[in-house]
Amino acid sequence: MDIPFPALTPEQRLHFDIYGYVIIHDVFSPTECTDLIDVLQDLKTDMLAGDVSDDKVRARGAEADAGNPNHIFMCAIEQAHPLISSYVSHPRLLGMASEVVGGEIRLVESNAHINSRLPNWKTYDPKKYGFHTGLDTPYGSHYRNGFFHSSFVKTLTTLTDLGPDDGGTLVIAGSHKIDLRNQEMVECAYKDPSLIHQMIAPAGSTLLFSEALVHAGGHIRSEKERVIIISGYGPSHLPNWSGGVYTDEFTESIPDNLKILFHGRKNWGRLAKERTALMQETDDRPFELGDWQKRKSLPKK
Ligand SMILES: O=C(O)CCC(=O)C(=O)O
Repeated sequence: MDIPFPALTPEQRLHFDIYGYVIIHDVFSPTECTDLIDVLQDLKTDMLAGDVSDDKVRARGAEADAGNPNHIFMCAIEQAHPLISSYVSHPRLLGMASEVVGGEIRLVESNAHINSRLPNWKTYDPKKYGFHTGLDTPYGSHYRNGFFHSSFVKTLTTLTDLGPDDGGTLVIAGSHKIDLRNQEMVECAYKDPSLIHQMIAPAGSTLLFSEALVHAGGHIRSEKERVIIISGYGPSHLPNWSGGVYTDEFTESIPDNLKILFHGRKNWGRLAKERTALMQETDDRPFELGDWQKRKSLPKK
């Protein structure tokens, strides 16, 4: 598929390497955000009505299972609606993810959170964030040409505006490079909150981060509902964490140029493609959410 390379500006790339994350504004237009919100709200309604089949939301999160209506987590949603398939195959997201993975990528995860202030937020220990990682720093990272690469990265897009009280994702900045127990870093961050950075950004912004970075959802203290959509990517030979089980109908509808994205590659080759210089010119072509079945292919050589 035709994806931008390098997709990050030099400043964005440096930010990612130093802190383990970078926030890119205006990846999605206001209309695209509203359209995605409508799709996710419908999915939430179906899920709460117990009316959602496994091919729409294959796994449900702990929050939803615990019956907490203030936090709905939906997982493995890439085949639930064509707009979600468009999100996970968005050329700019793939370009950013592939750049920091350092080569050909596939989808390993997709999910969405719709959450609002917890009923017990006043008594909730403000330090009790669910900090975690999805990758072990020394195992899942490598350096090439001086750049940090990660074999599990996420593009998390907020579809609603996030102010400081709106529960934006928290990260322990720079922890993606630190080979220590998470618990120790979390303890230090609680003592020195300047180590914690938060996603505060307008709707349509994307947080690109390495899963080796210690991170957590923030706490919502405002009246606003937060809606986010996330895709996780890894090298094309890694599996899809949720099993990657697709209906025959969905499998047949995957265009040839997206087969690797959804099914991966069944050999060890990772088709490395790594940035060679910080000041390399950015491929900043605009891309729309668009129709996932009409993605452009690279011209044949
Ligand atoms: O809710 C959030 O902002 C955090 C999401 C998260 O932890 C993840 O996708 O791994």
